[in-house]
Amino acid sequence: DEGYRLWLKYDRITDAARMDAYQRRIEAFRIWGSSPTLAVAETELKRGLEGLLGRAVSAGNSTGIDSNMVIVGTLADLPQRYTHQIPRYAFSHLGPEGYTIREVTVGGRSSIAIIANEDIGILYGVFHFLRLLQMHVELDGIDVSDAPKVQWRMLNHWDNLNGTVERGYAGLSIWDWETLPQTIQQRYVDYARANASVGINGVALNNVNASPEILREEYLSKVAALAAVFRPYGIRVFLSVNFASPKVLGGLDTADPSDERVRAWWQAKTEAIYRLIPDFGGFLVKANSEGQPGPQDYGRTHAEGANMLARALDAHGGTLIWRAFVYEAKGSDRVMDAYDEFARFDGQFLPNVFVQTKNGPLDFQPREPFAPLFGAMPNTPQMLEFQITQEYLGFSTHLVYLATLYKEVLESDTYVGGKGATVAKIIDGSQQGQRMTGVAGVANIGNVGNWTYHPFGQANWYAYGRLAWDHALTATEIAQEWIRMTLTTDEVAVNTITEMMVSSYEHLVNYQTPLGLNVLSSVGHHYGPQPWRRAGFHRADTAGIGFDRTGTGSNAVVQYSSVLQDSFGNVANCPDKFLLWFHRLPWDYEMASGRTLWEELCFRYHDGVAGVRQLQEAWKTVRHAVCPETFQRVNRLLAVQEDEAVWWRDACLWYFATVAQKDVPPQYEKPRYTAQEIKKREMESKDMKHFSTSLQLP
Ligand code: BDP
Repeated sequence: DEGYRLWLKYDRITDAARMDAYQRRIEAFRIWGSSPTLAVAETELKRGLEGLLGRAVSAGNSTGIDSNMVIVGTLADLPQRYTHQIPRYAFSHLGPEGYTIREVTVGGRSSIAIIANEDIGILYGVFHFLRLLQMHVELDGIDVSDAPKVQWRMLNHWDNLNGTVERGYAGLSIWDWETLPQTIQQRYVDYARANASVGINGVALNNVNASPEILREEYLSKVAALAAVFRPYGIRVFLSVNFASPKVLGGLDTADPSDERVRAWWQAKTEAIYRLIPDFGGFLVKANSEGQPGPQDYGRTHAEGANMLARALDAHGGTLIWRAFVYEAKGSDRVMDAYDEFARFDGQFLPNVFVQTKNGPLDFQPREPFAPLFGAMPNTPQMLEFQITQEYLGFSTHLVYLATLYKEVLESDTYVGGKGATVAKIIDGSQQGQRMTGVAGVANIGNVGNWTYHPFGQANWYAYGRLAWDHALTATEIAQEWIRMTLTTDEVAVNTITEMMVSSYEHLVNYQTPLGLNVLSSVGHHYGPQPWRRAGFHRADTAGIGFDRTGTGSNAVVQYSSVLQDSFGNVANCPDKFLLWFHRLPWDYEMASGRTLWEELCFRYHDGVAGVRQLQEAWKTVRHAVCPETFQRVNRLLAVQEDEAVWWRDACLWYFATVAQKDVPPQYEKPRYTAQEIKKREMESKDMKHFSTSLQLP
């Protein structure tokens, strides 16, 4: 099993008691109504039931006996006899995408009904129902209702038109632009199924460092073909666009948003897109950031640039997503730039504009405090952007379960307008009343057989989707769902693997960037350690280490609410995990643990390595419970991870020891790598740049 089927395996249930109970409960199913979405729901339900129950399950019921059926349909399509007992208000809460799964009794005979307001709710309900079966949940008395907390749940691909993937570590792009639109690969369909199964409803197909080419007619017909595949699955297509497109493609001498010809060009282009793709989602734009063109090239603001595109889209019901990831490389404090640039435009964007903000103020580091822009734009819908691809978290080689990171961000209290104003509540609109809401994740998938290269990378795709749908889920429960659906239902193994996953994030932070450190990674490709070239981020010298973001330093801390200024900005109150993010401290600074700062760093780096060894030990114990190929692959990847954790530890401690003129305390194991070897490896890892194309599955 190479892992292609993801968490939608639907293998025959092996637990005899469970199987017996399910087989008795589910004799047939019937779907009322018809539409492309209901058709894929039916196919999925049949496939899932037949796989799990290990026998044919008939669709429809000619006998008319309502017993031990799965009844599926919208409130409008289903016969009254199934729905009249359910109060109508139960449905108003479900919105267009929600559903209810419950036992219904007709004439004393019991069945299970999946009911929604709209067809797409049915599809989501079917996936939920199949998930329950995959997890062996008891069906008697079932009564589940669910609806997404956030309106747009997006996957952003950083895929280039030449097939490479920026920061992609799972092979090449899954979009085969060459053979589109003629060839529709099965993979596109399975991609849509996987996304729909976790509720993802929007995808941006191409890199934010966007080639203008994507807007050529030739490409738009390819995009339209993909949109047609995704449509039944409730997924709308977005495109990343290059702000200079009117110049490059339109032959204009400017892309100035206030120029009539530029506006007209975008309008016409947008119309052409909607002619091909009537439900086109909209544009995603990276402007005036890392060399990309933008409105500032013409002395216009981000708001002016965004609104020009938003107007063109609005005529067709489209949405504009404008990224806040901007920074000036002028040597000041880069983490302040997005806030400084964008907070002042609050209220100036048209209603169909999202400002898309990365989870932290810097750049997808292993750990950052939440971006202070969350909460600071009460009149602007903000789309939170996570990275699923592990650019700074071990690529696709390290086992790092990202739900822990996502939850930490979502649960961070901004204290804007009082206690309890978490990032999640800003994003879902419940705190500040935004009506348009959204979350985006930078995809970690490619064209390798198992989609993500590391088998546990699939869990990050899954967990991202589940949290985008419902940010109140816990990292633990999502891990358990994924494990049961993907790896094993053996209770002991499920618990062991859950513990592995939930602890994994902290291990990586410890062996790479503990105590609020960040960007210690290699310049360029961001893989191995290179702290000697990252002094601008860690500021280590003989006196101490850390970035002073308090009043004596950059004062970035003032971008947070006053409660957080007191905690982040005050060394005595600052959580250890953000200590060196906000403070510059002497090496002998005494930590709450009783260790000095230097000793604490040594402790953390070794602890991170120890954590990976625990993962290795734990994985060995589940050998009997998971498929042999997956077992071996993870086993080998964990060995690489252990070695690279040691590499990170040895490199960082060697470098900091040299700068601090300190020794690693004698109780710790000796380094595996000498300074010379570390430098040599740094040179070799230059090849990592081509990681995504040189992959050999171990
Ligand atoms: C950085 C990546 C770069 C992206 C950029 C972005 O290194 O490849 O283009 O983010 O988000 O983290 O635009």
